[in-house]
Amino acid sequence: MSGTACACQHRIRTLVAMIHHSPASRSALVTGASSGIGAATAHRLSTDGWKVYAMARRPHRLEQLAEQEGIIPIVCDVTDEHEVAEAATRISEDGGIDTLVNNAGGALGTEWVADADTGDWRWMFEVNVLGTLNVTRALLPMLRAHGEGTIVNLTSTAGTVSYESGAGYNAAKFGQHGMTGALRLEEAEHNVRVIEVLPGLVRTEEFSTKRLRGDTAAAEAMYRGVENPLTAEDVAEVIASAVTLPHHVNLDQIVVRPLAQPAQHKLLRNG
Ligand code: 8X3
Repeated sequence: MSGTACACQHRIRTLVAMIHHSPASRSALVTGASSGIGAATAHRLSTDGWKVYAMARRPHRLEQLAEQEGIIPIVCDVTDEHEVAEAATRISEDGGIDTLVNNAGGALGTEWVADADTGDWRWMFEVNVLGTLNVTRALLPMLRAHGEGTIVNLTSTAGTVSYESGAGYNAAKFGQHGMTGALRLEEAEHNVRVIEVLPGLVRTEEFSTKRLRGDTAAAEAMYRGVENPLTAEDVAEVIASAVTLPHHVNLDQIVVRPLAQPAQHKLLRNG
């Protein structure tokens, strides 16, 4: 082949790669998208030009989000295998995705093991671990078929370090952290990269209030005196950066904390 033909082929390949990676040709499913990190991530990716399927249980919250162009609402409970299968079919028929952001999750209760409520633990295991399993399993064929799939699992720093009052949430997040590691090993040969994002203290509208069973004053106290706790938008920015790196670059694990929390057990408060 002549040098000119070779250079021409190289330019075509570069062009194809540029089109493949341009935000306009990227599409993601974000779970737990009705508030907090999920909503911020859906918003951020859509603003960057991605097509975004925003999945959550609450239709009215999704409708607000879907007022933004490029966001397609999908009402679905990640703990319901059948609903997830239906959603996957719908997404597949609509063109599919290259990126899955498993964000749905949460904490419920702060009781020590001695007083733990089995129902709370079951809910946390279902939404954090089985929800991630259900969605990942249903979407994997699409991500593999794409050729350059990406999965982002939102776990937590609570998934690697235990603390008093955190046992149920620790157990669920350690579980999700464990499955994320196995998934990365399994999917590398299918060219699906698996990124784990482990946030520390993030101040969101609902996380602590839900954990503290609606006690907004106690939830507020979690952040009292903490200068600049992370926001949902901060974490969304981290996710957006990770998923737009060239596909062969895999940020296996990203621990993201506010500067005021240099470790799980060290939180700086003013006053
Ligand atoms: C939440 C982080 O520090 O409350 O995922 O466990 S922490």
